[in-house]
Amino acid sequence: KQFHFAVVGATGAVGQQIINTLEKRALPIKKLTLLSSARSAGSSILFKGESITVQEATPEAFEGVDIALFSAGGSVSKKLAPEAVKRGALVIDNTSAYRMDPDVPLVVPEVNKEDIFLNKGIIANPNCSTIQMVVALQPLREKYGLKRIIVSTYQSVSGSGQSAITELKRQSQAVLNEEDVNPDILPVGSLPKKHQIAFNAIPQIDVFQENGFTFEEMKMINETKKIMHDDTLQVSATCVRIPVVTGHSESVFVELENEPDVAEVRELLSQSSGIIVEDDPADQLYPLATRAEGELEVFVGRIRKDLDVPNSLHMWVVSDNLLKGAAWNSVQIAEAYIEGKS
Ligand code: 11C
Repeated sequence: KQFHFAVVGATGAVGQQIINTLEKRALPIKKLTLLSSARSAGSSILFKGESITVQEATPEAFEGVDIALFSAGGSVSKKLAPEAVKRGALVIDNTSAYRMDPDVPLVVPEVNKEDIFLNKGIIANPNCSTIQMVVALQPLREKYGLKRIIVSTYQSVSGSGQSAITELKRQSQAVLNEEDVNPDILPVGSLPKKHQIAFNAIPQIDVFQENGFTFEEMKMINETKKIMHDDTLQVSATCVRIPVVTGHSESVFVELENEPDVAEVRELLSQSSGIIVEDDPADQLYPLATRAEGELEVFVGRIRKDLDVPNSLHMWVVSDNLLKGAAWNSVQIAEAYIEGKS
C-alpha cells in the first residue's frame, strides 16, 4: 500500500527536517501534502524533484490523508489533529498537546515501539530532550534496572524554532559589534524578554510551574515515566538554554538497581540500536553538538561511575534535537506503523 502523507508546519524548523527525512527514507509515499499557517502558505518546497505548494492548514486539507505529521505548535494540534483523525488519518503529533493524554501513546521506538499499535488516531512524539535521554537509558534499564535519574541539559536554540536561531546569530553579531543586543524571542514567547542568549546560559526553558520546575523540566520528568511505563522512577531535571544552534547536550546521573561495569556499559550501549558511543577521554573523544548535527543517532560518552553513590553512573548524551529529538523520531514512528500494518 502507498500512503498519502501530510506535514503540518511544513515551513518551520522541524517541518523542514521532516520533509528532508521523508525524502531520504524509503517510505511508500503516494502523495505529500504540505500545510502551514495562512501567513506561510503559498511558498513552494522541492520534494523528490517535485515542487509542492504549501497550503493553509484547514480541516478540509486532511481529506484523503493517511498519515499526518504535526509540528506547528500545540494550539494548531489541538484544533486540527481531531479534524485529521475524523477524516481517517493517523496523526503523529510533535507538540506537547496530547503527550500526557492517557488515550495517546507517547513513543520512542527504541523504548516502547509496541505502544504505537494502542493508538486511537493520535500518537505523540515526546519532547526532544526526553527522547535522547530515554534512548540512552533503555539498554541500562533492561540490563541493570533503573531507579533514579538526575539530568542537567545544555539545549540549543533551534529547540525554540527558526526565530530563535535568527536571534542567536543577530545577538552574537551585535555583541561583537558592541551594539545593543535587544532580546526578542527567548526564553519564552509569552513572557517579557530580559536576557540575551548570545555568550550566555539561561536556566529557563518554557514557563515556571508552581513547584519551581519549568514546563520543559516537567516534560522530561513526566514523559520519561510515561514512555517507560514506570511511575516509581525518580526523575529530576534542570534545563538550560545555551548559545548553540543545533544539538542538545545532557549530563545524566543514573542510579541503577544493580552494579554496572563501565566497560560492559560501553559495549552494551554501542550494540544498542540508535546509539553511537564516543568515549575515549584520553583522545578527547566524547559526544559534541557539532558532531551530532545532521545525524540520526544519540551519542553517548563520558561514561563513569559515581564515586559515592553505589550502582550509579554519569554520562554525557548528545543528539540533533531537530532529528532524533523531533523529525526523525516522528518519521521512525510512521515507518514502524507502516511496517506493523503490512
Ligand atoms: C526546546 N524542548 O528545546 C524544547 C522544544 O514540547 O516539543 C520542544 C518543545 C516540545 O526548546
